[in-house]
Amino acid sequence: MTHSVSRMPRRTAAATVLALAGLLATAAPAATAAPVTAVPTTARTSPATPAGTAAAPDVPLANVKAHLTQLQSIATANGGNRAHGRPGYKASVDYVKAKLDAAGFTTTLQQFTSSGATGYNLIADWPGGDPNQVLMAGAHLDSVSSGAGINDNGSGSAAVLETALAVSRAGFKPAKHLRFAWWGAEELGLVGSKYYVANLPATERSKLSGYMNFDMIGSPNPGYFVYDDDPTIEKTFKDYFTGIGVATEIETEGDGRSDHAPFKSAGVPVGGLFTGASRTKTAAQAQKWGGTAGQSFDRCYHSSCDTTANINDTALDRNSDALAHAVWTLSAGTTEPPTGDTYQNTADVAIPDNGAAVTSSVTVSGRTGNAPAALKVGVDIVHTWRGDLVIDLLAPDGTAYRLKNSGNDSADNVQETYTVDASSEVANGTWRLRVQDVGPYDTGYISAFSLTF
Ligand code: DTR
Ligand code: CA
Ligand code: ZN
Ligand code: ZN
Repeated sequence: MTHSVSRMPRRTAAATVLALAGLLATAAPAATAAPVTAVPTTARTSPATPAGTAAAPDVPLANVKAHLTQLQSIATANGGNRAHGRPGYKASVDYVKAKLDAAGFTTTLQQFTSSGATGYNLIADWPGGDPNQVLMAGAHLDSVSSGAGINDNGSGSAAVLETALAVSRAGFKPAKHLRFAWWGAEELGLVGSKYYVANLPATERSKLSGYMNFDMIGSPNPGYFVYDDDPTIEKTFKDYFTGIGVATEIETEGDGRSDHAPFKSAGVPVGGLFTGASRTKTAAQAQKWGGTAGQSFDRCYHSSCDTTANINDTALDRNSDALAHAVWTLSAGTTEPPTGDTYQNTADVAIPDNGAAVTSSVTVSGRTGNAPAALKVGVDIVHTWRGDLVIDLLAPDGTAYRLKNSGNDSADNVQETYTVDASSEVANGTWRLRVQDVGPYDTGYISAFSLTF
């Protein structure tokens, strides 16, 4: 949804800030109603990114969680699980496949038999890219029979799905060919992924430039573990987390423990992310990552309590964005002929409840002249009761452009692309997104802020 935003002269800004002392902001010049059109926040090569590659878009946490809600509903409607051979698994496959078909992927259902039941791998190819260089990202979609399997492994499945949908939204044109996969019967012993690799002709297998695995990436007491297999994939993930100020550790629970294993055995470069299962978080890890020492990373591992309540949003968000970063980076692609450059900050910024304003900033450089009359401002905020929030864009000289007033809006999260007439502002400099929570109780954080010129 887009909104045209009018400039708020600075005196009004001051008046409005004073008014913010109360609960409701005075009505700044209201955003003139723009035709509501979906404006995809398309990743663009920004000067900070080496020529020829594109910055990954932010993967909206709300979208990933919406997939988890669907998978939970599927389990609830099908005996409480999404296990191999049970109706809940095939219903999960049908859900994911429908999203991918609608987004322009070429999908394939690969059937196999295990323990007397039919299993399914879902493979989705993004048309284009070098067919002799195939980059894969995958996750097992099945749960154990004792529960819905939302962290294990709805989390990985939903993040891979939303990254694939982000590829489609961006019109991404990677140099390599992208293939995404959702595996069946992982919980029975990596059955689906083993079947896929065993039945891939050697000529096709040799074209795989890498396989990235995502199995449990939203654990409630999370650690940030990176597989220590292929060094290039490992470095890509570690650099991402360093960039957002999050320390990582090498995943040491054993190579054979998830769907990357058959690819590794076949000589394919592998990597992946993991937030931990039944092992216990140490005091040193709790010091580093927060959470609870002496407690499992996921106390509901393989249990009936592995539901949508068994997810840490920050871990899921960070790992989803890291996944997209690795896909964009390792496929060395560019997007559709750019209509502009995007400058993005995906670092999370906590918003104090009913407190002081906070900001997320991007620094624009290397441009000439002023900003455009239709500057696109991408906002991704995770926050319950978004009516508490007042949101402004601050130009490098401090001029404030009101994007959103507070109000009686009980819905959650703000994922919008605003259009701002910034033609009176010099383009280069530090632009800031200013967010203030002016109401009590509900809390949240800035997940991403971007400008597209
Ligand atoms: N085997 C996975 C969970 C798991 C346990 N250790 C690791 C290490 C790396 C990835 C996943 C795992 C499952 O139960 O699905
Ligand atoms: Ca995100
Ligand atoms: Zn499992
Ligand atoms: Zn798993």
